Amino acid sequence: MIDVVSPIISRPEAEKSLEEMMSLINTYGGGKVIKIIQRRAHPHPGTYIGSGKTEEVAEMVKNLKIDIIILNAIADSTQLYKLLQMFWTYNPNIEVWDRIDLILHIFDKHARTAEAKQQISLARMRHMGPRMYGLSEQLGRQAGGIGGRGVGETNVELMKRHWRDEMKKTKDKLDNLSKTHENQIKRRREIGFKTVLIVGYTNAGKTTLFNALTGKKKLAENVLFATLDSYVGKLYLQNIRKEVLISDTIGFIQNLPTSLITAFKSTLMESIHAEILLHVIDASDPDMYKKIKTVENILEELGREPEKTIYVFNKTENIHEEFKKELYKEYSLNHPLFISAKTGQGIMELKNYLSQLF
Ligand SMILES: Nc1nc2c(ncn2[C@@H]2O[C@H](COP(=O)(O)OP(=O)(O)OP(=O)(O)O)[C@@H](O)[C@H]2O)c(=O)[nH]1
Ligand SMILES: [Mg+2]
Repeated sequence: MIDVVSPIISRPEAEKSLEEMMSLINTYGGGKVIKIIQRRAHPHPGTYIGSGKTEEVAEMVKNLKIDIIILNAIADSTQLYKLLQMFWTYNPNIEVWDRIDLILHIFDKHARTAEAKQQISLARMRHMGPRMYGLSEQLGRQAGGIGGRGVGETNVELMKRHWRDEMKKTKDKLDNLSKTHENQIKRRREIGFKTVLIVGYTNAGKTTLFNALTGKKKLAENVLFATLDSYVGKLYLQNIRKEVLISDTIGFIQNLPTSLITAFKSTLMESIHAEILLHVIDASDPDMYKKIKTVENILEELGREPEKTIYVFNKTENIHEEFKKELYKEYSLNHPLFISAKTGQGIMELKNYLSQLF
């Protein structure tokens, strides 16, 4: 795994970014990881990492039998393609990924519903497409060099057409699924169901809270992106004798590329329509403030109005009373609540508050 960091970034900050990348790699399935940090003011325009570093890494690919190289960055497809080309000689099966590739591979492993699966393959095609073009164009040029120009060119055209057809097919399937999904939401609305939606940074405890509120037993795990599909459950609010719908969603993450947000828009669409949003925050996380900001930015990008968003500070059995008071003051506009989804502390208050709102 290679991280290119600016020389002005402090060491602790660089390490944090590396740590999140390590959690992502662990979520994907771990394996032996070699970490390489390069300090550079700007990524190399051709190969993202500098040429000296590229040679160093090529040596490693040769000597250490490396399977995958992951850049902790969002690189453009020509950069990824050039790197791939350089390492090929030493390992013809080598893969070069950037952050989007890694997240897509994780999504692929975790997706359960047909809709999520289609969304992921579409996002993947969009991201991989240009690289495939690069590859086929090169094959084309090589063929041209040997003699006939026809063969290569035809291959490029064929490949592009195939790619376009596949994208179209996937998009059509997805449109159908999204329509069904939208109709479901509409029907629930017509029946008069109100919806509460749980959002938040990945690993904040959203699924644990969902389970605590609905009595369901969805998988909660100490990994990033344990949940990829929205799950809907029912929550009975005793005080007002009313049932509301509550859904659990995919976690957000820093640098979630816009293309992936768009890919998940329909799954996340409910977040735009839901009456109330519960923004779950891991209050025991030293990076909490940055993560709150990240989630807010993504919600804004999705077009969600900030009113009616309740901040639910979770894992509070691990924080001091003083800190709670501070948070209460700081976030008074966001109706802060303090819970522990794990021990059940504060869940009653949360239900009471929801009853009031409905
Ligand atoms: N200490 C403590 N741990 C908690 C609490 N709530 C959840 N956790 C733990 O935090 C980890 C993540 O919980 P999840 O419920 O899977 O988190 P999530 O937000 O659904 O995560 P993703 O679906 O991956 O985005 C698990 O190991 C939970 O056991 C809590 O109140 N206190
Ligand atoms: Mg979850």
